[in-house]
Amino acid sequence: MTDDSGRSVAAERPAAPGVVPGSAPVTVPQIMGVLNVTPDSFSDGGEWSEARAAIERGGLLFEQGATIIDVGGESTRPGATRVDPDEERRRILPVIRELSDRRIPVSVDTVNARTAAEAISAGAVIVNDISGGLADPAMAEVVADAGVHFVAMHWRGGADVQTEYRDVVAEVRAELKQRVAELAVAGVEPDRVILDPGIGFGHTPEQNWQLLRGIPELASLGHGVLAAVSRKRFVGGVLPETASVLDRDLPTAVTSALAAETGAWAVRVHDVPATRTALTTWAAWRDGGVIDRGERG
Ligand code: PMM
Repeated sequence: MTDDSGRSVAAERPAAPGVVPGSAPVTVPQIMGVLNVTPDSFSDGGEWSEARAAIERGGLLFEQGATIIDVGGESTRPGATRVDPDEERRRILPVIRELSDRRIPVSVDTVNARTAAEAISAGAVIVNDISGGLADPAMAEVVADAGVHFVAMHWRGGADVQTEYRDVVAEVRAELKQRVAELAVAGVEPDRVILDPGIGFGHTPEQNWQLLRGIPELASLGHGVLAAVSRKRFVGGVLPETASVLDRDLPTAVTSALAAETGAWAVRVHDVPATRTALTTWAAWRDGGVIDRGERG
């Protein structure tokens, strides 16, 4: 889509489907499809580092049933080197603009406020921040001004920071509650905040599983909860030692169904068809054979 001067502009912003928890009958969790536009992404080998390929991949994830495409330009995996924010924006903005033009709901996976602001101008409807707004003090204001939804992930300072917990679920819950309160002071509507326990970020494998089992306690704060386990190392713990990263898609899909059962609002995954099938199977189980494919409304 172009404006009068031929410049590409974002299409009328697509609403993220059922993005406000409780605002619409969300019967099956949202599927956030991962689109890492990074040459060093551990899970896609950088295959999608070029904008064209990334756009194609994002369109495919949407066709496969993702309801939100999560576009990131910086790998957040443990040990990854930081990307220059200009380079991050160069990678992701054309992709976000084009997917949004196609009326595909996009979230931007960034900790950088300026990147978030430009992504919103390009059409992103959700900011997904693995630091919950702590890495960049300007983030809350950007989100508040734009009135977009905000995924606040629990964060104690990065993927490499392993901290002590006595009761991981209770502590993560309390810290997320505190984060929502701080964001509210900065003008971010609590209704627009989605919580994420930060699976794989500074937690032991046991703590990751405990956090997943603790989704109901996190959801009791009154926000949607995002479960992001896809292809993470601890998921590989249920597989034989010889298993590959891609083999983690099966336990990821099983986890998606379990996350649905425990009340997750969304799951963030690389392999959308597997998780979609898992969620449809869960819904058939729940509804006694009535098939709910989680069609977009
Ligand atoms: N994990 C990664 C990237 N972005 N966003 C949220 N909200 N939660 C996560 O756990 C999360 C994230 C790292 O994994 P990737 O390489 O699969 O993107």
